[in-house]
This record gives sequence, structure tokens and C-alpha cells, in this order.
Amino acid sequence: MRGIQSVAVVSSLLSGLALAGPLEKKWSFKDVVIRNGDFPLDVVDKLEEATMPKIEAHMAKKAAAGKTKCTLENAAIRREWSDLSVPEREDYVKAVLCLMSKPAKAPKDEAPGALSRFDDFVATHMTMAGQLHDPTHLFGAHRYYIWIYEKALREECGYKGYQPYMNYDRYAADPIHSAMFNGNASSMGGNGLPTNYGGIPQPFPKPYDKIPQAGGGGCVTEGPFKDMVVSLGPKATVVRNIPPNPRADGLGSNPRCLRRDVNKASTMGARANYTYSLIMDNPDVNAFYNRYLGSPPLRNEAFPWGLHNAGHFTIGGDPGGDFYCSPGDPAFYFHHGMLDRVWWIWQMQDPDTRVDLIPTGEVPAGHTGHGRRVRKEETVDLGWTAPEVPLLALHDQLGGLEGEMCYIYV
Ligand SMILES: *[C@@H]1O[C@H](CO)[C@@H](O)[C@H](O)[C@H]1NC(C)=O
Ligand SMILES: *[C@@H]1O[C@H](CO)[C@@H](O)[C@H](O)[C@H]1NC(C)=O
Ligand SMILES: [Cu+2]
Repeated sequence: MRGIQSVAVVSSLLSGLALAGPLEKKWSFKDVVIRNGDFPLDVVDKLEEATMPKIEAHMAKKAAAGKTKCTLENAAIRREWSDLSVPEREDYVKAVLCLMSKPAKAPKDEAPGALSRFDDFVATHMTMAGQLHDPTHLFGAHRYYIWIYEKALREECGYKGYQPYMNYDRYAADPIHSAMFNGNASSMGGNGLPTNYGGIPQPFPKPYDKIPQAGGGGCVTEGPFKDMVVSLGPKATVVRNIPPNPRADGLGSNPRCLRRDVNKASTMGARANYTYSLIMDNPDVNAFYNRYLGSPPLRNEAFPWGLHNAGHFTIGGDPGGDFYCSPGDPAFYFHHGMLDRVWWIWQMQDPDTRVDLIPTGEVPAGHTGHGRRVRKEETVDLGWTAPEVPLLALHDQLGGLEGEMCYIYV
């Protein structure tokens, strides 16, 4: 049986036994998708399922026009971390450690601090930060960025799966003890040691002018990344007492530990109801973009950070809390994976009009405006890491790049 199945929460998850019956309607994906029965579908998961018929219709239209070799049946499946079995999580961790052990390809004069293939991606995020984060490119360039990272894990490190994402809602109640951050061998590493850095400034009026610090902020001492060497940066860090980088651009070598402040007050701003509202209450692409970034501040909300910041500062620390170097924490890719999923679900509410839309960002926060269509000649250039490609191709995760980009989230 292909499709989505849920699994009763059981240790036999490990052995693949004890599959519960399939959930509701099924689609023919290339693999059986097993879900962790610990986590009932949240409102966004349900929205995603409810959107599947629109996605099917969209794909049928493309197929009829002979436009794509990508289909729902052959699409790669990106899954939520807790839905992976423990051995699958360990395989992923192994692949990341492998990337960290391979020599860098970044030109030595441009990024002497890139000590590994893993660091190559961090260096790219730093050197191309302007383009990666302007309103035109933010969504598409990050989609490409995660995709080439996933490709490197698979092609250079033998990883057989796809990039997992982090559904914050599953972890908001207790992120430190979650499958993401509990510090065991199949997690993405533990929290940092206690330190006092004063929280993370936010561009909101008091009392929302900072995300209060949580209990960490120091070196991570548990889990697979406890011996990780962070080299690039800092460049715009939120934590204190980090030795400065020898180069002003942050691209020099500055070996130090991975620091984190796994922060519940931040994750709380990324619960499913916030995400649902982000997707469904913002049909205009500019409004969607602004809300994604947390602007204007939500009134009468205890956690108004916006999904993007809430996810980043769930990890926080160094380099996770550094605007330029944040992909230097391997959990970054889970966070931006979730953001990419949210954009995809937003696009698929009305594929005919939304796939090619980009925010213009020139409207003042709080105003809407309809954005504009991507122009054919617009591209994304990630420097030495990957070929320059049309932005338009990246707007289509189910068939972009001549069908090479072809994945769904479940
Ligand atoms: C690590 O934590 C996860 C999530 O709680 C759990 O499923 C797994 O069994 C744990 N692994 C070990 C070796 O304790
Ligand atoms: C989300 O749910 C929480 C807890 O019920 C509530 O306090 C908050 O106002 C909700 N936020 C949104 C945007 O729906
Ligand atoms: Cu970024």
C-alpha cells in the first residue's frame, strides 16, 4: 500500500512493524509515508492534506501541456524529523557529519575560514547574503540553497533520504526534550550550556522588544555535533563573548564550539495556528511576506515574532542566531525546510496565480499590495556552490529546473 500511514507510537517503529491503518485519502507517492502517531495532524498538516486535490489538478494540467517529467508519483518526499525512524535519523546525522569531514571547495582566498564542504554552504550564505535575502529572491533562493545542500548530502555522502523539516508545533511545548534537540545520538544535538546574553532584540515595541533568552547560549556538549568546529563568522551574532573573526567579512578561520539557546519562547511563536494564519489570512504575496517576517507585530499576542524569526531563534546561539552565518548550525536546514513547506502550501492554495508571484517589499509594513510576476531573465546566483539558474524555475518545486527539482512535503 502506498500513501500516508500513521503508526501507533511504539518502539516497534524501529522495526517497521505495527503499522496502523492508512489515514483518510491516499495518494500514490513513490514511497510509503509513515507518520509518527505521537503527533496527531495539526491544522497546517490538515491544510496540506486538504490542498492535495488542488496540487493534483495543477500537476494534471502541467502533464497535459507536456510540461514536466516531475509527477506526484515520482516526486521526492521530504518528511518531518519525528516521522523518520530512529535509524533514518541516524543516517541523516551521519551524512551531515560526512559533509563536515570533506574538504571545502570554496576558493581559499575568498573564504579561508571554510574548513569543510559543510562550511562551503555557510560561506555562500554569507557572501550571497544580499541576494538571498532581498524580497525578490528570499523564497526562491532559499529553496535552491536547501535543495543543493540536500543534493550534496545525497551525492557526496551517500544519504538515501531527503532533507527533513522541523514542524515547530511538535516541539513548542518542550523543545529541549524533543527529538530535535534532546541531545541523544539520533537528535540534531543538545542545547547549549547556560550563559547570560540578554535575549534577542526584536523590532517591536515593549514588551516585545526582545525574545527573552532561555537557559542556554553556551557550547553544545551533547549529541552528534558536540565536537563540531564552527569556523566562519561571527558576523552579526546575538550571543556574547565570541572571539571576533580575523576578517571583517567574517570569512576567516575562527575555530570555536557550536553554541545554542534552544528557546521555547521563540518556538511558541511558530505554533501551527500562527502558521495556519500566515498561510490563510494573507492571500496577497506582500502581506504573506511581511507576516512571515513578523511585520507588523501581531497585536495582543505573547509571541509575535513571525515564523521566520521564531524558527531561527528556536535554535539561536552561534552561528544559529547570526543573520549571515546561521546555516553553520545544521538545524538551520530543518527550519528553512519548514519555511519552504509553508511557502509551497501558500502557493498551492491557488497555483494558477501564485506560483510565479514574488513580493515587491516596497510597500510599507502592514500594507498589502499584490507583488509581481517573476521575470524570465531574473536568476539566482549562489556563487561557486551551484550553477546560476532562472528564479522562475525555483518557484516550481514540482518540476522546476527541467524537472530536476521535484519534491513534496508530507
Ligand atoms: C532519542 O530520542 C528520540 C526522541 O525522543 C527517541 O525516539 C529515541 O529512541 C532516542 N534514542 C536513544 C538512543 O535514546
Ligand atoms: C494561537 O494559539 C494560542 C494558544 O491557544 C493563542 O494564545 C494565540 O493567540 C493564537 N494565535 C494565533 C495567531 O492564532
Ligand atoms: Cu538565509
